[in-house]
Amino acid sequence: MQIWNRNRQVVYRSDAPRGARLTDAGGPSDELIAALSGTTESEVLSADHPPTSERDVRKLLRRHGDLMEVYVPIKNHGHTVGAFEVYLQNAATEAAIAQDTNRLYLVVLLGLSVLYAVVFRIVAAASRRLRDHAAELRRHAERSEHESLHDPLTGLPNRMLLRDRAHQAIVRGRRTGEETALLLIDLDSFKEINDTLGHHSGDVLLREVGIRLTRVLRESDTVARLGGDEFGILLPDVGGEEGAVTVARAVHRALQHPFPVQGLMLDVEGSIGIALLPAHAESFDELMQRADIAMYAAKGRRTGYEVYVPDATDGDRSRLKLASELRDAVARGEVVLHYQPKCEMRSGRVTGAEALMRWYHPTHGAIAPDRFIPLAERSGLIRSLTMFAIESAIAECRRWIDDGVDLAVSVNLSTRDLIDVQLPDDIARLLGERNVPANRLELEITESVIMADPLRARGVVSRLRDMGVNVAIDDFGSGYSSLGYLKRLPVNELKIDKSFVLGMTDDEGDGVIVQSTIDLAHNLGLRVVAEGVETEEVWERLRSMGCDIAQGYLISRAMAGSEFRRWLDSSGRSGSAAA
Ligand code: G
Ligand code: G
Ligand code: MN
Repeated sequence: MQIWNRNRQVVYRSDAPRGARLTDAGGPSDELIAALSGTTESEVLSADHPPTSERDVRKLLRRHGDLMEVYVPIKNHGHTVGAFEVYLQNAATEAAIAQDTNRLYLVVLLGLSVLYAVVFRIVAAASRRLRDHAAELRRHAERSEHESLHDPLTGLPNRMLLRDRAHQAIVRGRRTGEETALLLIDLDSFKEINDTLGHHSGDVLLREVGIRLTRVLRESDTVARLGGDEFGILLPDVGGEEGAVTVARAVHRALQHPFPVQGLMLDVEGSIGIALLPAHAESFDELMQRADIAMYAAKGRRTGYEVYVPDATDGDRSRLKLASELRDAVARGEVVLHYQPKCEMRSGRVTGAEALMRWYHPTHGAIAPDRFIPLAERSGLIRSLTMFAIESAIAECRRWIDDGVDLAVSVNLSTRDLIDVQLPDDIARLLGERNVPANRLELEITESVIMADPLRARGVVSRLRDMGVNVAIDDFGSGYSSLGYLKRLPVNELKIDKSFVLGMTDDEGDGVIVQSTIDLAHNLGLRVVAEGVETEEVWERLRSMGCDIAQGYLISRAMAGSEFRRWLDSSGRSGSAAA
């Protein structure tokens, strides 16, 4: 940088009169006025088009090219006292400016780079956090979806997921014609294990069962836990009944090996019901219901597995119509209980009555229980029908108590009832509501009902007995219960099947059976009831054989509640009157 003050240096004094330029003619320039008031001013003078007429300046411009004219204020103690006018070679100034500009660019570039790096890191961190949060949300959603579709204990799909998969199979099957099977598995001795070894052992066992079932099956099959000790297996594209049976056999075999639970080897067999789509059902619910029926058949026959057999009468319109009418019959008051007296043989006193169901259909008239009870069992109505019977019987018993009539009431149970572990609690509640002592209620269960699931039946019967409810084995001799098992079943009463009683005076064999049954019952400490007592002759034989109680047409048919009460009063059999 060169200062041209040697060639031309003009000094102004700030207190000099305005415009009193010492060397120049003409008024002061704007730049000069600005410099005198304290600010540095500059101006570029072009050599090509000199803006000034001063000779010195023009000479300088010729020699050095473009010039920068700068006015610099001269300050003394903060006051501007004058100004320099300086000429700088513009090329040098431009070079210096260019260098400064480049340096500035560099600084700005570096600054921007640093800023970019910092901002980038902040943004990256923020977006990472956002991504993590989104992933967490997704995981959470997946987890709760998994939870809603799976059983927490075994981790297997639950009923909802099974239903969904079955639905998919149904839709697919309509297009491809493929057959799907549903296997319903109920463990035979789970309840006993759960009750005796505790819930923890039960849990371990259920998990093990789940693992074993999964191992036997293909990946495309679905094993679901439906609750309690019930499992469902959906076999898509199973290859018909033959394929389903092959799988059922494999499943049954897999469950036959004992399960190690807390140092014990437990035998847990399962009963498997098989139903097929589209052969047996059109919907999932129907499929479940059919498999359920097959499963109870497998339990009853103790065959391990059974395929659903369509009822020959299923196609019978009137039968189906009846089933749907039964659904509303109770609510419409068409179903009522009749009471048949049970008579103590020694005293002739009536000690109880058996409640027998009657359905008065508005167009078909009276329908026998033999016709509609199996219908209720097949359509899933039996539970509500049984609860209706128990509730009505308890209500009737309450009326007897209120009137000072000292009688027990008996109600019949069917297969499904005894497998329902909820039953004892429901009965306890109904007794409590009416304030009827438990020993006023007796439940009649047939051998076949007991043998369908002996362990569970024993569990339910034991709980009923613990509550004080009496239990009788109905139709004894018609089934095939094992005496060994019977010995351990905590019942109070044995009812000899009426087929033996009806013919006992004509058929020597029947007489022997009746006598043996009475002796057997007494040896087991049970009370004996003879059903189907129609004649005086049979009554006398039974009495001499030591039978405790008689029931039959000789005494009376079953009667409606009010009629039964009138009969009781007029016969003088309640209390201590003799036969
Ligand atoms: O009387 P009777 O025809 O009513 O009985 C025919 C059959 O129906 C008998 O085996 C009897 O046990 C059964 N039965 C009658 N009432 C009921 C009932 O309320 N529930 C069940 N499960 N069976 C009943
Ligand atoms: O299976 P359960 O014992 O519950 O059946 C009782 C059935 O026996 C009812 O159908 C009832 O009407 C019928 N019953 C009751 N007493 C007699 C009788 O003396 N003779 C005949 N044949 N049936 C009877
Ligand atoms: Mn009965």
